[in-house]
Order: sequence, then structure tokens, then C-alpha cells
Amino acid sequence: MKFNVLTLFPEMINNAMSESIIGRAITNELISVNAINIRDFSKNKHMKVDDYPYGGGAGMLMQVQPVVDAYNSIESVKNGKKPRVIYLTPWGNTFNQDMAKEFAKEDELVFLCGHYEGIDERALDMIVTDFVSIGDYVLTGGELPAMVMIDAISRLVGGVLNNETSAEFESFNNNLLEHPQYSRPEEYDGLKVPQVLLSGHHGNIEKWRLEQSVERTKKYRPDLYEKYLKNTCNK
Ligand code: 6GU
Repeated sequence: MKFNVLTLFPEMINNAMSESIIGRAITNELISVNAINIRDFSKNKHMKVDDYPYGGGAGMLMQVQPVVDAYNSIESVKNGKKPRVIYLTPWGNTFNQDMAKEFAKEDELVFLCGHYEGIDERALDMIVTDFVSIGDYVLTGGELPAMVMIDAISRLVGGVLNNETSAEFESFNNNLLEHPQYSRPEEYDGLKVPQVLLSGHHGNIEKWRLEQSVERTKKYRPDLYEKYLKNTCNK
């Protein structure tokens, strides 16, 4: 799976994506992340990529030409392919696990990261297919949201996680949150590991885990708990 990121801050992407599980996935060529510096496509002698909005108003806008030229520099686009182009914006559809699964079916994606007060609307009209937000708060740019999405999508790509089952049996599958987990020692500062986990009785352990998941979901995510109840009653 190939991720192209159109950005004014390519080092932000390259630095963060070189670490941990995503870094390993890149080394193992399971995914690739190609950060494209929009500034490289400026035709201005000072490499300027922003300008004042027509009609007035606060702040500057990213100009249409460098954005569209950066997009057109992508190899697959040159070859006539039309990968999905995701514009990261607080007014987009809120990203969730179902969207991650859907995007994980693609073999190439393009992320367009805005800065300043936004991007000339014509660039969005020309190239963007999906408008995505990562939640109801405002960030300074689209890079962190793009990386959040790349992380969530990459871990669904085969081989990226060590443990193939772990992508499945986690929070948000079945609308249940994960159950509590414990490792050694059996007792720390007077706090003991629940006895059932030491019992070796797999039936009881699974039952306990499900109960804990249900309780935790009810307490912390009543919205998910309602969905869980609906799904299990309809089965
Ligand atoms: Cl995608 N972009 C920005 N700038 N802020 C956000 C966001 C995106 N999602 C939540 N806040």
C-alpha cells in the first residue's frame, strides 16, 4: 500500500513515520510513505505558495497551482490512475474504524494537508475525492490527521502487525472496548492480578474478559454499549 502526502512540512511526515511499527512496515516494504513538498512546485521566485483571499478576510490561502502540480507529479497520476485524494479538514466526515477498513482496500492513497486558513477551493474541486476530519477540535494543519489515518489504515494491511489476530480482536470490533490485561508480577504494591487469570481455566477466563469488556463499554462508552446491545439481541 502506498501513501502519498502532499504537504508543506514533509519532514514532519518522514520523521514520525520512520519509527515503531509503521517504520518497520516501511522497511519491510509492506507500505510506503511518499511525502511530497508542495513548495517544490511553486513558480514564484521566493517559492511562495500562499496568497490573500479574494473578498478579504483574515489569513492566507494555499494557492491552487502548486497544489495541483504537486498532485500531478505523483507517478500513478501521471500514468492516468485516479487514486482517492483525502483532504484533511475539520469540516470533513469524522474518521472511524469503518472508514479505516474501507481505505485499507485501496492500493494507493493521497493525503492533502492544508495550512494557513485553507486551500483555494478550485484545488479541492479538481483533485479531492474525500473530506475527512479526525474529531471535533481544531489543529494547525493536516499533517497529524494524515498520520493518524495512515497509522490506523496501515495496521490493517497484512503483515504490518506481528500478530494477525490482534487487528481484529480489539476495541471497536463488536462495539466492545478491550478488557483489562495484566502481566508479571502477580502482586505490585499490594495490587493483585485477578485470580481467574491465574486459574488456567480458559472458559472462565473468556467469560471474565467478556464481562469486563461489557462493563467497561457501559461505563466509558454508553454510545457503543447501545450498539452492542442492539447487535447481540438481533443475532
Ligand atoms: Cl483533518 N485538520 C485540522 N486542521 N484540524 C482538525 C482536523 C483536521 N480534524 C480535527 N481537527
